[in-house]
Amino acid sequence: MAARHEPVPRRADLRNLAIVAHVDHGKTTLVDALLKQSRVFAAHEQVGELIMDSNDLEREKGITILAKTTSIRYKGVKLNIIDTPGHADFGGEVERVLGMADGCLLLVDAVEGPMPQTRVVLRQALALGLRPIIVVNKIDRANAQPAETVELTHDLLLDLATDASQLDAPVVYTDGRQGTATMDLSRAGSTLEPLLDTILSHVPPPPADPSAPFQMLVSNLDHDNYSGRLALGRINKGILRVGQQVVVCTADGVGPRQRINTVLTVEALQRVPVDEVAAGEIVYITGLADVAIGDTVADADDPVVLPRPEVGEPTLRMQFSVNQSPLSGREAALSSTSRQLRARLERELLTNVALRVADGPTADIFEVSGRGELHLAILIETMRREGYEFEVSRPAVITREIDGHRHEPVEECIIDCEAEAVGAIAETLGSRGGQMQSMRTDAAGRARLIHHAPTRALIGLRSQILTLTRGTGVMSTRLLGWERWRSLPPTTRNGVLTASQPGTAVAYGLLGLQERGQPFIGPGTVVYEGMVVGLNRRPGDLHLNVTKQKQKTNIRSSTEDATVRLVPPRTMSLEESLDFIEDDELVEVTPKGIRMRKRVLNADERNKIRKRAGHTGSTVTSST
Ligand SMILES: Nc1nc2c(ncn2[C@@H]2O[C@H](COP(=O)(O)OP(=O)(O)OP(=O)(O)O)[C@@H](O)[C@H]2O)c(=O)[nH]1
Ligand SMILES: [Mg+2]
Repeated sequence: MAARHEPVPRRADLRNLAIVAHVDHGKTTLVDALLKQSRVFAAHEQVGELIMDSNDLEREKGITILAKTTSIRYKGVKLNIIDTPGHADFGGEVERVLGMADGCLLLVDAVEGPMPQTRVVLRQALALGLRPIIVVNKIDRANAQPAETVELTHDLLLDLATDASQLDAPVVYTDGRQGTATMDLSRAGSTLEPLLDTILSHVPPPPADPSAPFQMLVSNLDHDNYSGRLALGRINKGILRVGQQVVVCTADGVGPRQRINTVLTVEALQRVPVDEVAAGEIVYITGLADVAIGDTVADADDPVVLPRPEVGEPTLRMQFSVNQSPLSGREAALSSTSRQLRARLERELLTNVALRVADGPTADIFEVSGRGELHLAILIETMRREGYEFEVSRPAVITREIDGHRHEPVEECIIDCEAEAVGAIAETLGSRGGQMQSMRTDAAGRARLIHHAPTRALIGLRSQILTLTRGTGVMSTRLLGWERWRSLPPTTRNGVLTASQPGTAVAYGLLGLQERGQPFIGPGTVVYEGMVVGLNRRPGDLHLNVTKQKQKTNIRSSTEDATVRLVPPRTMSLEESLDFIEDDELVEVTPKGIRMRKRVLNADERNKIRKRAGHTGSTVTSST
């Protein structure tokens, strides 16, 4: 970045830094510890776990989804700290905020060492000219290998640095949970001061020419009921004052003159209004019409446009459609017509920069593309909680035409698991067409398997790994690039059991179901014809009547009897359902429930369609 080398004045009273890492390496915990130590909280205030992971889904899932900015003050300097998500699916969040920082803390878990996303985010940070500080975190863990972690991280840096100054990265060892840091492992730390001192000495103060015309790149948008739309960015040049005239430079050109309403800076967890701010500082601006992420807000008399940040392309696509199930309209809190779904999805595009929405084959269907299954699943879950109902299809990879041939995304897939699960996992990946690159086991009995596989082959793998490892396996992936589409071994999911009659499932009917396979529902569940109620023990679909009561005689005793003999149903989460369904099935999502269904609900019609398509395999058979 040429601009970084020009002799521009820098603001010594400020530092802007991002925290980047692989998922779960401890970014948010460390930011929380920094906030606590900077006495942001009054002594009497109760501070919960992970203050920065503030939205409900973040807390439930224990992951960061949205990048967030906070600040602390240390030795007279204000540190603006940007916490980023580590999960690969939220990479778009990282890409758009890194441009506000001049340095980054690259956190690496001392047990896991550098992981796929460590490499991805480090490459992005270095490409933007950020100076890294290596933070070896979780040094308290039993199997911590700090020396090896430093060595591997240095190798990564050597591989990815774009300029020699980035190689001279200091190493700080931390226990983020305790809030301690040390420069020297033989001496235990007692506070985070060694880390803060390293930030002061190593993260460059932001370049800031206050005499130039005002210019700011919009890195994020937010909304609050009081201020309306807020545009977040770092002031690149000049001074911003309330009442000042600016223009928004969009992808389509320079917009009309607008007046700055309010300017807010970030102070710890608050946004504080100010009258005037000089370049270098990170601010929120309210009152701007028609502003989008990537736009430049500039001096109305002398607008100079900044380059738009690049955000990676989506890899997975899914159809969102108006709920057509027989239960449609019963469970939604918000009207969910095609128009309403479109409006909601378009609103999402304003802030969810890695998402794409296109029209589907009919007016009721939208093609929604994202960075991965979790990226799309979080959107679905968020909309469901807001009160919408809709149906979604099985995720499909996005292909590209390169030199006249169809190409598809290919990923590196790393699985960490207990040694005894290695055989089953290697077999699963092999059967999906993955190619093993390496496999090793450490002294503690943990194994690491690395495969290369098309994204297509990895859909649904995460939940399978969790089952195979009883929840202890961890899977991470990294996009390697695009390769020629190749044929993969066929998937081997069994057929499904579908309801043949609408009504309410009863114990007797479910007993019939469990003789045929695994139930997904319990007694009392409202079902409709064509709804998926279980997994067949064999290939081929089977429809059966789960509402069927025992013959009239002696009802009471037989019902009680049946209830006792019922096996507990396997409840399928949203992500499991998305992984499970085939192309001829849909997931129905409402605020109250998640159901799987056949696209064509009537079994006879399904059979006709299969015959017309020339399928010779098993047809839907009835079992009543
Ligand atoms: N033993 C130990 N555990 C830690 C430390 N720091 C964080 N953890 C734990 O690691 C887990 C993940 O921590 P987070 O701070 O949520 O990780 P993150 O990097 O923000 O995760 P994402 O934002 O989802 O990428 C939590 O269970 C923390 O309690 C540490 O220094 N030592
Ligand atoms: Mg986090």
